[in-house]
Amino acid sequence: MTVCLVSLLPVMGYGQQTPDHSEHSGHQMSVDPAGVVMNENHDTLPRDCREISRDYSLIVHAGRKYAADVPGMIFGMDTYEIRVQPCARVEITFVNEDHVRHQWMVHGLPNYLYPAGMFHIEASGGNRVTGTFIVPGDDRTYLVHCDMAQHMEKGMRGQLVAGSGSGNLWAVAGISNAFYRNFYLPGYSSLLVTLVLIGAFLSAFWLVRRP
Ligand SMILES: [Cu+2]
Repeated sequence: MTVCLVSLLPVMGYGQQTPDHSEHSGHQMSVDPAGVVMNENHDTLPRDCREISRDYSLIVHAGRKYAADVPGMIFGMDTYEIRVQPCARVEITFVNEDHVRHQWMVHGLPNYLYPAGMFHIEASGGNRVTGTFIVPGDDRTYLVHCDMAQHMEKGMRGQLVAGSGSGNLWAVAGISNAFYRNFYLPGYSSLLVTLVLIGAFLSAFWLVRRP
């Protein structure tokens, strides 16, 4: 039974989500030896905002030591979830405590304001970089991650929640578990598969025992 259930996991829709990096042309970028800020925005309001609702000034630390308590992870951040009001201006100071480069990248922002829908800070090893952006006016949850190879898979994955958000993302340390279910499967699909397997087993048993 266990073997059957394990072999069915791929069919049940456990898999990986991949952020869209298909359109990285046309970014506005500022570069200094400490790192890079891409698509910074201090004062252009998103179309659904009449004014800046609130200013936030936040510090995010990144480094291997923050992954020490997260099973199976190598890289971590001290903050995996940031909550802000819709139409807020958010200043992030990203502090990289490792020797390798790390990024703090938000996806899903409006394309008319942020090329490829992203805002991105990159800090070289041992450096801190500050950047500012303005979130739109709707309640939404945005993916935050580091795009260096394997860093997201190894722990650098978080979420930015504007207002009440649009639900937690999967595999955010301390927030949600590592698997997600495809939208076309009902929430009770595991139970359904188990019942079908038990039914099949009992039918086979009955057929074999039939005189
Ligand atoms: Cu990284």
